[in-house]
Amino acid sequence: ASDDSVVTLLDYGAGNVRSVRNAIRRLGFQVKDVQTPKDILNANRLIFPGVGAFAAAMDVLSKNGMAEALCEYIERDRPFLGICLGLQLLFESSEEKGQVSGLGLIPGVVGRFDSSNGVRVPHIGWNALQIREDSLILDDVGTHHVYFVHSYRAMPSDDNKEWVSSTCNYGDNFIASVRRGNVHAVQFHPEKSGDVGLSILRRFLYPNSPLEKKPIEGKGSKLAKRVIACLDVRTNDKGDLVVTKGDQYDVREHTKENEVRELGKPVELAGQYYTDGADEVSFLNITGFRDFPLGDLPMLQVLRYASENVFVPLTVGGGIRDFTDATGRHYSSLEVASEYFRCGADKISIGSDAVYAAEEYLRTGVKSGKSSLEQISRVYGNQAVVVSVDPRRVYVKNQNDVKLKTIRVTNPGPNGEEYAWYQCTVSGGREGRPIGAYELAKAVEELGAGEILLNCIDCDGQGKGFDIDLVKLISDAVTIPVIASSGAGGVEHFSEVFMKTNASAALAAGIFHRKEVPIHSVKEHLLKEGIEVRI
Ligand code: 1PR
Repeated sequence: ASDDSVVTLLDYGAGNVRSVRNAIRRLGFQVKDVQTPKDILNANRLIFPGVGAFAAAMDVLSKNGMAEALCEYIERDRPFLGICLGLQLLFESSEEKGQVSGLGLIPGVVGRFDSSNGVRVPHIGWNALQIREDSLILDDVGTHHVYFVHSYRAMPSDDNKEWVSSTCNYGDNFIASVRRGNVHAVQFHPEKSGDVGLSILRRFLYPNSPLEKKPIEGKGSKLAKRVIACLDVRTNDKGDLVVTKGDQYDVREHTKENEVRELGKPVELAGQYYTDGADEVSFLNITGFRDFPLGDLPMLQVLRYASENVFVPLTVGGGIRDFTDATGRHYSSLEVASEYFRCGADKISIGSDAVYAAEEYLRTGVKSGKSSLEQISRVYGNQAVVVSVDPRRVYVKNQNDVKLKTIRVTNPGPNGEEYAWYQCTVSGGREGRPIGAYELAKAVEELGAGEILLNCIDCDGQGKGFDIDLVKLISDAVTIPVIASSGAGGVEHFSEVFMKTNASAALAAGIFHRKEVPIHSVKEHLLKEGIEVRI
């Protein structure tokens, strides 16, 4: 390959940069990995998708001489694009884990979002930007939304104003991108920002390509509410991985054969939902709790293929826990998660194992640091760890009938009960546990979850709307984002959940698989109701 078609990528191995690679390839370039500091200095164009924690990244870069080479490369005004942590590291220091020095090229300190400003941390989702005129690579962005996922941010000041090319508002007005000459860095993820993200990468890779139309002014926006398509996958009785969908978690047809209900092929459907405008796609390997997921090569293959064509975030869940296989080899949950990340997942989701971790934490009052939730969030960051909750409503006559948090329900139970609690289950709803969704949510937030995917067994597949009582209870109990799931049957259910609760996202499966309601109709409806969405 000629040097002109090569992009040098600085990947120090701390997380998933597969989607950056996929996006670069999609735009017609080949990827060359940095092996030595010299590769940085010799690069024609360098992309630095920072992942993981600030201090750990600086540690690696300083030890192997990359930090010095990076500074020299940037000082020489060579084409550079930093992404996320790749932006933050350019600043003087970060408050992540005390005060840690950065590369010191841009004046300013990277600090944590303050949830007392009324925002949920991490900042996860789609925002529009306020864009400076000569930002160049953002010329096609205009009023479009781009995807952020981070807990730390740098702030604009008099000292760094000649660098700042766009800002975004989330509690504070923070730096969304910087530019000086050929040096660019963005806090958001262009490789996960759909078509508009690909166009940002294209402008970086082909800086001389003419503009098709005059740039439109970007005025910024509130954080958009996300619409997520979920694919429950499992092997059918023939051994093929298929998308299925249950009614209250029962995925078998009620026929003589009792076969697994099949609604499509995972890679195909994920691609379809990306094109249709899904803000995220989730895969839940619903039998992962009993099968070993790394033995489940088709699932890893599904992720690899899906991530080649889906440029919005991908979450994968099912079976993330410690495991010993038939030969006695032990795999830690961290290894399982790492394999998912390597194959293209942006977030992993933990179900059953998070319930056990929360139970233990509440019993002992001690964070052991050993649960899968704690280990994975320590290595990959809170924002990469979703806890998927599968609660079932349990009605009670009196508020104090159980020691767990009860709520007054909107619709009384079958015997006129006015209260209920939401019992957590494991193993795909097969076993109820002595912990409520409320207690679980608060515990997993403390243990390092970055987001909660809140299902509801009673509502799953019923098409009667989300369980508003439950979503309200949980989204008011935590400061991390909550994804409402289970029960969507029409566009009005989405506006209802966003108007009546503090959910950050709404997820649906059945109505999308059965093609009853296209994703764009959901978005158009939300827009009409005055709710910020990414179109
Ligand atoms: O426990 O870590 O192995 O994770 C297992 C994962 O698989 C969990 O996230 C759990 O929610 C999921 N799961 C297990 N069994 C089932 C099942 O259906 N039998 N599916 C299952 C969960 C619920 C949602 C569904 C929404 C929206 N499915 O994912 O997509 O309810 O559906 P709707 O819009 O059609 O109402 P672990």
